[in-house]
Amino acid sequence: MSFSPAEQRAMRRALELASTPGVPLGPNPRVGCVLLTAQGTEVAEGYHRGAGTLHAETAALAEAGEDARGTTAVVTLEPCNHTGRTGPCTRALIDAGVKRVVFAQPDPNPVATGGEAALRAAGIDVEFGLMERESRRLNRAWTFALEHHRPFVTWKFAATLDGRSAAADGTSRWITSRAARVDSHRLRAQCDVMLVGTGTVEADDPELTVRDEYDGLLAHQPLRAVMGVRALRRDRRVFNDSAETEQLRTREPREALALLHARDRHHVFLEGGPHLAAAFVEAGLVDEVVAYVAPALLGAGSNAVADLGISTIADIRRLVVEDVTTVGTGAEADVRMTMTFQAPTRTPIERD
Ligand code: AOF
Ligand code: ZN
Repeated sequence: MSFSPAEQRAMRRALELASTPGVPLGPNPRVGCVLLTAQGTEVAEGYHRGAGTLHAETAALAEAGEDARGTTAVVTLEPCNHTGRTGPCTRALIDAGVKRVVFAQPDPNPVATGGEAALRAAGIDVEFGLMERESRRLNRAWTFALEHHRPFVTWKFAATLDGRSAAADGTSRWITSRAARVDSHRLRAQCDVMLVGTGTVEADDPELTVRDEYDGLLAHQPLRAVMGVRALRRDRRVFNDSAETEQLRTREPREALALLHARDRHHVFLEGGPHLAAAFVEAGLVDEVVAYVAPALLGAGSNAVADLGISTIADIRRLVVEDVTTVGTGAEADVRMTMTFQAPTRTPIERD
């Protein structure tokens, strides 16, 4: 692998373009592309703006026009080789006379893959792996979903220092500060599904929308998914018209994720109660945990997670700390801990 300094700079720029804020999160990945002359000067750039719009490569080629001939295309993802919502980028790059393609991450999408071979077969010089880790991180949930055939699951909860999510009488508003709640809405916005159980909808009547710090609804809302078989009253707030809602008629975490995967959803934000959390943890279907821990004690009340069937210390479920951050200041401060489960919990759902 050898990449020129200009290619490295271009890849950094392509990643920046791919991360452009405001791009609607849909079923598609975030992708950026920069076209360079043989001397390493930038000719054009492009990025993907959401499902159904131009891919990053074709957006850059459109901007370059005839100047694309003889250039190097630096792309964050392997160019696609399929006709989907748009035509194959491999064909567009070949037809435009691009000489070399440098990409970060091989495409895990079985439908679109094959770009590298197709470009090579057309006599184009191809290299990849430059800043692959950054590209994978940018499309973390998308990549995970394609590689594991199910959505990535983030379990979020708020608790006291002694792990209580509600007091003995069932009251739970508010354990954490406003700052933590605003922060959790920021994380909600990065997901495409908010998942709770029917019990939570009946008991707490949450709205499950994503709001900004002024309590305004964001334009793009994740799907509100409610899992469970019991019939729900239509006057529950999840049925208001602020976002789409779907009941997943199953109690099985694996089945619920399979249904969401079939709908092209990649990132589930699990916000249900302790029983739903326990079911996902026991099934090995939690990939990331975001815990907002308030500097407060309750001493009694329900735990953030229900019984996991663990009766001896040898069976303890350990996690790996990825990040610890204080959210808010002074009396408003809580601690946000982000953790992942160790590898064995990453159970794929086999395709049939
Ligand atoms: C994108 N944007 O810039 C690139 C993509 O939905 P389609 O049919 O347009 O194709 C989506 C697939 O194309 C996507 O899953 C990925 O594998 C590949 N490349 N997709 O949305 C892009 N370069
Ligand atoms: Zn493409």
